[in-house]
Amino acid sequence: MKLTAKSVSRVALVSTLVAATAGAAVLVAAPASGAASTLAAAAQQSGRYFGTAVAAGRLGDSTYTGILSREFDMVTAENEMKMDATEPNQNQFSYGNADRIVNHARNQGKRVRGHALAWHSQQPGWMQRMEGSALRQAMLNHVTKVASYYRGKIYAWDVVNEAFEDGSSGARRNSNLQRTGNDWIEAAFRAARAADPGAKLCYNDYNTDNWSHAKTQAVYRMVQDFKSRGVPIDCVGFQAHFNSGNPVPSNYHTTLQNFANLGVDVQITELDIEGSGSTQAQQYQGVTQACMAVSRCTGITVWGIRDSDSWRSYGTPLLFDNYGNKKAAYTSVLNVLNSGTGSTGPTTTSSSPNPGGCTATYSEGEKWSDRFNGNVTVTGTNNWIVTVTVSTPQKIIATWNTSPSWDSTGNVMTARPNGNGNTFGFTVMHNGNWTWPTVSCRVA
Ligand code: G2I
Repeated sequence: MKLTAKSVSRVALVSTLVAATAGAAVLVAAPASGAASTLAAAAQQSGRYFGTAVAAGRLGDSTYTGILSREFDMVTAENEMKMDATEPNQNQFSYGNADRIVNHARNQGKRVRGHALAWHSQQPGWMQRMEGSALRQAMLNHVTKVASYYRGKIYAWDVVNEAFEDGSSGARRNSNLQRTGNDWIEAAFRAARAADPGAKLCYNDYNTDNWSHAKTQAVYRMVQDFKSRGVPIDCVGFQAHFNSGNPVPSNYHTTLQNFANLGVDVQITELDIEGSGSTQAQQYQGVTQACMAVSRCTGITVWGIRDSDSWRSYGTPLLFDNYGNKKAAYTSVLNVLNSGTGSTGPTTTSSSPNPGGCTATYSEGEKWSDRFNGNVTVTGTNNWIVTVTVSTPQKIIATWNTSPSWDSTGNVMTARPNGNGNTFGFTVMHNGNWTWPTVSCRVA
């Protein structure tokens, strides 16, 4: 994976400041403040939110509401704001269950993601039977009425959900809404903006996590087109429903960063990962790290609280077990949120004076289930010595564009230039520890 301009410039800014006052800079990934003990508090340290889907029918369950109050600061109605729930009969709106969730959240100072205004699925029967201009008008009326009703109360709306086909076609999904004309999506976004100008407007989809997939590319081109023509879109939601057949891709960070570079926020909107134990925990860790490494990744929402609350409870895909106990996946997410490796950037520590000085900037590369790549860029001199320190039980198993030597523990690598410029890289077997290596630079 290439170095991303954003992550490099972010870290470089911090390190340059240090380089100006001390000869050499040491970068360490450390929390900006003391470690927080809940998901929401930990996410807030980097200006992000941590949310969950909520079902109105569970608001009477005190274990459920206890975890909800404690851990989350963003709420999505799992089903209650869908078209079939809010407009069961044409032009007769029904907000009882949706309001229960919105009020529960807002009374506790939590924000709300609205889900979803226009979708081929979960349409009320009357709408399923419509086509053509009558359907287009009914859809726009729905968007306008629901977004107006909740005007001022919604942080972000999933305006359009799941409008692209799976597989290699890159085409729009064939649906009654699509058959009203290819411009139905932008029409929905314009109607939503008019109805609630304060809400962020998102396009939301699944199977858009892998940068090389046709569906991801197709959504990217739509967002690029919308931005170029001034169609009001503010964010892209990545549902992130993973399992062994659809694992967290190693290029997830690339996907999120590339969308963010279009000038939209990105959000992980329905996260769940089937599995258990450390395997599941590592995948949750990778997703959280990918979001934390993209400054416009503004938050993560998991699709339910306990495994038993999940739409696919058989896969035990969530952060709390059936009894409400924290799972290993919970701890791995909390630790990444607390690590501060995100938009606030790594914090810095000083180092020995060294006239001229240099800075070393770490940037994460590709990730696999058992290992990850790291890249280091050096500025300030061509005559550098960079120290890379990994944490036990990590092991560096390969390097490129540098001549390495090692200390007796094998945890500390001393890297010198090998004539190929000021960028080098290495592969770390993580052995269950995904902590970023620390890098420091001195002039030889
Ligand atoms: O399918 C997972 C998610 C994919 N992205 C969009 C999300 O909106 C979707 O959520 C799921 C809910 O988690 C399920 O709870 O969407 C399903 C379909 O809307 C929801 O399932 C529905 C069942 O189809 C209904 O039979 C049931 O009455 O849940 C309802 C309430 O339990």
